[in-house]
Amino acid sequence: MDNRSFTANVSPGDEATVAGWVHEIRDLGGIAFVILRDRTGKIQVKLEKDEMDGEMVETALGVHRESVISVTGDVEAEDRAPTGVEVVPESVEVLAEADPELPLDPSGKVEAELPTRLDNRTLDLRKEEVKAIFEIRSEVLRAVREYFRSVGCTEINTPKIVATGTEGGTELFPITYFGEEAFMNQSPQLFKQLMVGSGLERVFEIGPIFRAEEHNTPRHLNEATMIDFESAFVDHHEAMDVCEGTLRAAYEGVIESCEAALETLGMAEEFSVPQGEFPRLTYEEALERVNATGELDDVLVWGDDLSTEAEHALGADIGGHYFVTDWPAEVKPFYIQDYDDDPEVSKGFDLMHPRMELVSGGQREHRYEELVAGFEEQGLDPEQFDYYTKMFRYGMPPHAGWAYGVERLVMTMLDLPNIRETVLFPRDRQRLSP
Ligand code: AMO
Repeated sequence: MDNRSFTANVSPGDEATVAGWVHEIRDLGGIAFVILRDRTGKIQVKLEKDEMDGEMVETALGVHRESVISVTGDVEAEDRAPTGVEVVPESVEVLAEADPELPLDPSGKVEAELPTRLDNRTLDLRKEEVKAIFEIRSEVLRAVREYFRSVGCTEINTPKIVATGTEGGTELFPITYFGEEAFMNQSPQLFKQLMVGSGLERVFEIGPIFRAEEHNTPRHLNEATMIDFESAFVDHHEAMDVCEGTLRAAYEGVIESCEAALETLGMAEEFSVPQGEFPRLTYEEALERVNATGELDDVLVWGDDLSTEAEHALGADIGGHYFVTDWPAEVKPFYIQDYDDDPEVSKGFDLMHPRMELVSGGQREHRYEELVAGFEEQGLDPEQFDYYTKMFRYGMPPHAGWAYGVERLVMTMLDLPNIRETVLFPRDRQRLSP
């Protein structure tokens, strides 16, 4: 189909071949219209029954909606056509017939429930507003990659089949690896840290992570995509600077490149890059502030995690993105460094959107003895992590990093009600196919 033109690119005076899906057929008697849709938009094809080849008219009007056709003809100006132009066909070819009954209506006139949409994602993605989400997701990833390069990172890819977990043992998916027990990776954490001790120093990865979470919530998935960053010779505050930069780059990219998609989602007016430096509250300050809102049933005390309710109360109070820093050491993983002068407090941080957590990160423990002691404190066997800890004896620089969940970034950016809207084929408790 070398000679195919996109519907958005043809103009009056052209002779063109357009190809796509039959969006709608309007038969008005002597005259009929086929609305043809491709990835750039829609175009009207005019069929004058008495003046055109009967067989061609029959072919065009005989197909069911959502069939794939190719139309060759002259493009003419027509004020009454939805896009101001129409094709007057010389030939119409049916490339793929669609069944008369479809499991969902891609024109969106009949709404479908989320499970039906996800079961038939191919058809669902023919809807402009669904496609727009994935165009934006694609741009977010492009902009983030470019930003990482601009701050001197190398993109890496680390194993997804691993021997040990890092983020808590209960959330692992076990698999059999040539007769041995192995797991799907929960996070590139240990591998990215090993890379800061390599000649690469400053790295990022965008890849899948797997978590056997029991939660079936609008913001948890069992397979997600993570944006991971790790850099030698930075502390947690510098890592937060890069984190903030990444978020802004993502929003800026979307503003620059996704005007039409934002328009389709009805967000073109309100969408803006989060401004100003994000407040950095210590965990203690966050507790005080959330308790002061009076929104919680129970007063939070040192050591409590921020519940969803607390996150919402704090988010509403602050009204934008913010960091929570200096978490209690006991709620953060073994690889996070604690303050030497206050070992109850860690250098871990989270980046929060008013609706939910987007990022976790921190300054890492790079000193061998302290790292091994941290394993033991968390009831983990350092022997099992020998491949990791060993490298801390051969020159591991101070380092820090973090990870975003891509889906939560897109979900909060577009104010979507459910994280599944941001994944082509979500994996959750109920869903393993498609
Ligand atoms: P954490 O476990 O907090 O940290 O994950 C980082 C971010 O990933 C996203 N995320 C998820 N999104 C959807 N469904 C899930 N089940 C899910 N789990 C996590 C969230 C979360 O903030 N290794 C550390 C990061 C680091 O310190 O560099 C880690 O994995 O947006």
